[in-house]
Amino acid sequence: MAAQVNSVVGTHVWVEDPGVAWIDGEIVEADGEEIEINCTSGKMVVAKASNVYQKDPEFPQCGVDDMTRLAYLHEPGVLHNLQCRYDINEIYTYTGNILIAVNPFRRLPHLYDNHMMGQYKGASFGELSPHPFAIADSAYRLMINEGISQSILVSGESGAGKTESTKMLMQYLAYMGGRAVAEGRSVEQKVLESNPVLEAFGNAKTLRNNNSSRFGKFVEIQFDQSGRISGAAIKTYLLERSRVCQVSDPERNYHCFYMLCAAPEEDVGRYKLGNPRTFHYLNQSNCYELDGVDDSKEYLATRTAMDVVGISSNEQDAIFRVIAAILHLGNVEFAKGDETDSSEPKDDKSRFHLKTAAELFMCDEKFLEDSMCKRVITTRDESITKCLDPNAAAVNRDALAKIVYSRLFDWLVNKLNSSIGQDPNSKNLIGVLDIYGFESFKTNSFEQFCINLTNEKLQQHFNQHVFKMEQEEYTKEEIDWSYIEFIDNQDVLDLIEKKPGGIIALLDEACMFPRSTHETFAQKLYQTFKDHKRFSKPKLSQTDFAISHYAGEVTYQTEFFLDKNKDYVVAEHQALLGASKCSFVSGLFPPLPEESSKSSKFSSIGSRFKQQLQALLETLNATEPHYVRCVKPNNLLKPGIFENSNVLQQLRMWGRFSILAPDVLNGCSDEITACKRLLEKVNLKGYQIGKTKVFLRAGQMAELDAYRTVVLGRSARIIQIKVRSYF
Ligand code: AD9
Ligand code: MG
Repeated sequence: MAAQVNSVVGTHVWVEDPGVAWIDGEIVEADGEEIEINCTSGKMVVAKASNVYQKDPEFPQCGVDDMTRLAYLHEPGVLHNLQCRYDINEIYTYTGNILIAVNPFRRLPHLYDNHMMGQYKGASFGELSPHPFAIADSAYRLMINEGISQSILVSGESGAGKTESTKMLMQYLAYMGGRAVAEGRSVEQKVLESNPVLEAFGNAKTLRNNNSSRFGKFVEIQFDQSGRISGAAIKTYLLERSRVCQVSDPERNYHCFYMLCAAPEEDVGRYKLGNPRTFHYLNQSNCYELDGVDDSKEYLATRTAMDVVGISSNEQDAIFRVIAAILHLGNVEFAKGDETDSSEPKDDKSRFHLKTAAELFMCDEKFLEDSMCKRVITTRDESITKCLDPNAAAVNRDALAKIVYSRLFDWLVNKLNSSIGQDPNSKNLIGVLDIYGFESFKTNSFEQFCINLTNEKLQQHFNQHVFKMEQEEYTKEEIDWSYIEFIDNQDVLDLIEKKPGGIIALLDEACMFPRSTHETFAQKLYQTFKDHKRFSKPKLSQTDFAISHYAGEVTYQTEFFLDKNKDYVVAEHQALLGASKCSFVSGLFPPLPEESSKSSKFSSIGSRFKQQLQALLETLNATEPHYVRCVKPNNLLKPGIFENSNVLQQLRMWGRFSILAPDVLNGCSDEITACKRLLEKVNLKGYQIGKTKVFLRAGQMAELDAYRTVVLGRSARIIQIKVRSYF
């Protein structure tokens, strides 16, 4: 975005600062490109004119509730506005019809109650303070009035508030589409209570968020002809499996494990549980409790939510029995057995946990032991039983725990869907997407690769919808705005998902070829993409690769890519649990279809995820999208702290301000031309354009307003503010 400064001595401006990102001050000297600024902090700064931005002269102390009302829509202006509003607990701000939500990290009383929902019901967009309810209301009304399905896409980094925002959107949709009569377990109640159930099993404390969703979620709410909720479909994406067996300090495993350890005596006794510190799957980290959370209460709340969504008490018992079995399984350690390279449970303690796990899974104890310590290798002519050493047995044990947990999670999602029910006749849908934001850590593995692919896809969707639509509208209106530069990320998407030849395709090839390793996979990538401008090989590594994503460059470590991409169940695990005397457990492992059990055909997690994303995007493309962008104001997860640089980084990741507010009025002269064209376009005659103001004749403002409402619709918002700022 070009600098907007009027380099005149006395002008109030923003100038870049290494500490707080932007500071304000007054120009004391302007010598061509060099500008000297006396900052309000007392500092004198010399900067280039192109790095200095004009301050809004009429900026209200408490900010503006729509960014597009800023006279100067540039980075420091946007940042300053968010901060001013955050300071007075105004956490929501519009940018046109996009809602920006800054996480307050404190409960804001009354902001989300029934009274508030009543206020937003039927209020026209922009009339009341920015709020997720307003976004949900406008989606609902568009669906009813125009019969077009809607979607609301919630994005932001971990801990920014996506899940909380999603719940508010769903709360409002349930309020609007709920049935007036009290029916006990109504559809909308089930829809709402699906959230705590999924959170108990799919959320965990991480470094970045005490209640981090470890899966992506798309909830499609179906409405009948009269606008009442008639069903819902929940789709989930890529649950993080590794967490079940591996937790690093100070994170936690999935909430349900701690809840169950804190359950009433009776349940704890039945499952032979106790202190979470005694379980290997939990005690790899020193964190057991969460601030402000009582796991024993959460256990009861989860049970209640399970009741509401229609999970029977037998099923609930089975679910928690499986959770307990996983904890016991984790405590089975292995030592060297009698034969070379064989293993057996290490001691009496391990034998006790093995026995308990077998009891809880309702399977044969010896069979369970063998399924961890041995592997049957089937060749064309015979099958040989091979013993595993203690290390391999432990890896095998973890694989068992992970597959059981992920099957359990899938079962829950299916159960929720069948219990809530689907309305096959519904033509009116509102989908709400709560999916992981862009990730770039010190080490990035296959999970980050998939997550970032998701974000590339959504960014493309965003670009296409918001940006191209605006562009087309300008053309249609015959307004000759200088075209905004369009950054397309199709090249990154091709790099990752093109078939054949993309990274996922090459990874699948590597997984199918027995002698491949992550080294050979990396070499193949280097060869194939050596000239790709979005791909690079870090100098000091022989196995890492970097992708230049829309939100920045990420270096991926290939070490576990092959393993993590392979989706298979060890045949012994399948046989063991498929034969469980508990119908719930055996139901998690239905018999495999004939041919797939014979051939060891590999199934690729990456390719399946790619297809899921494709389907999601197709669904989204058939809807009218709405956007909620969540911002995390600090990494301490504490209220009242707004860290400029931190927020800025997130704003920049969204790609471009110019998409949110087309940069149509750069520089004074352009502004005047733009204004002229606008006013000509609406056939206003006899106005005068001054140096900084436009003078209208009596009644013309009303004319403009009327024109705006009737004809221009969406694009009018932009026009409106741009015009406004010159009055
Ligand atoms: V992650 O990618 O799943 O790790 P989210 O979903 O973006 O992340 P989440 O909604 O879980 O973040 O919000 C994190 C925490 O911030 C919540 O547990 C609340 O403690 C807090 N939060 C977020 N939004 C609000 C809010 N509107 N009011 C109060 C909030 N607290
Ligand atoms: Mg979340």
